[in-house]
Amino acid sequence: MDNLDQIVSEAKAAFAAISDPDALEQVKARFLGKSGQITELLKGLGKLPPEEKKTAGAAINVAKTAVETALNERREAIRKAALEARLAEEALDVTLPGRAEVRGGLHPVTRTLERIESLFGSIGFEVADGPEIEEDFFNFTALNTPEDHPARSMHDTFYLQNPDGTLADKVLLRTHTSPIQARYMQAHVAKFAHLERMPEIRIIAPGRVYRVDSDATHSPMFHQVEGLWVGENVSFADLKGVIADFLKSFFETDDLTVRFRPSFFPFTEPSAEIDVAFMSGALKGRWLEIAGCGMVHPNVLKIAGIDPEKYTGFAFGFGPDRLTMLRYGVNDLRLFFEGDLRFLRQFA
Ligand code: 2NM
Repeated sequence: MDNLDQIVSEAKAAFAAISDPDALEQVKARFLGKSGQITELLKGLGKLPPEEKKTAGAAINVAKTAVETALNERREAIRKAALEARLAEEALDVTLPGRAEVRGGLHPVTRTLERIESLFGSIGFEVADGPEIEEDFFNFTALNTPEDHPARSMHDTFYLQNPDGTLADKVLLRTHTSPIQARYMQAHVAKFAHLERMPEIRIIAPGRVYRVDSDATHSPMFHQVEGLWVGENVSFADLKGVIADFLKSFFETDDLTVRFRPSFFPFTEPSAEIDVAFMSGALKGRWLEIAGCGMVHPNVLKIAGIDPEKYTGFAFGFGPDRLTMLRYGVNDLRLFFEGDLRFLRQFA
């Protein structure tokens, strides 16, 4: 039947003109659907005389198979083309060099702080912290610092301004981490007020502090780690032992001597400077000033609500920036705070 050949070639042409899978299924209906051309011919078979039915039926089925084959081939071709397009679009150039992973590292001063925290942690000191923007009361008054003390002057302390430029009411950048201890003592007293005997306070207070000062050995922002141990019968002898053990652990040598030299701080009495001398190595024989310390002044305990007749305590303050300089042999403090990776990478 010419008609059948024509339908087959018409179907092939229609399929070939389509590259969208959904559209292809629409066009399929025109030939093979419920009232498609092939389907209609099959329906018409019933009206034929019996002797023609067999040959006509066979011919229609041949045509039907040919249309189905053409349809499947087109489906496959469309699927392949889509895959090829996707592969081309998502192609990877495996010959490109890889992107190296950049490894971060800890800042040398951070490493020192973590080291100090861990060493004091091993003898029962907890890490305490507090705000860098501090009240005059906790930064100075609670630490027995007189109203006319030079540290309170605008030349030494950064005071905060209101938006209109006037001075904020006694708000400043903390000049040491001692206000952390003042706050901690106050809170500790309140927390254990129901007990007859207050549990010991054993804390270290690391953090950033700020002073109006800037040269090769002073930065307007620097770090401190202060320690505090308050309890019954805490003595200067305890202080000496704790400090000497700490320094030997920190510098990883027993080959050093520690010296306590009388000094003055408003918040301790008696007070001392702590010097250390290495007995070997590059710094051999030189006394290095390394920290300040003392027995907590009775006034400081009193302001916090602690009875100085019942409890005593010692406190000390280290400069971790300086400890870091000594440990790594760095001679300019400012290098730590300039963010120059060529310098900082050496410690990572
Ligand atoms: C130092 C030197 C001596 C100190 C005192 C206190 C407190 F809060 F307990 F009174 N905290 N830190 C202290 C004592 C700090 O730094 C050179």
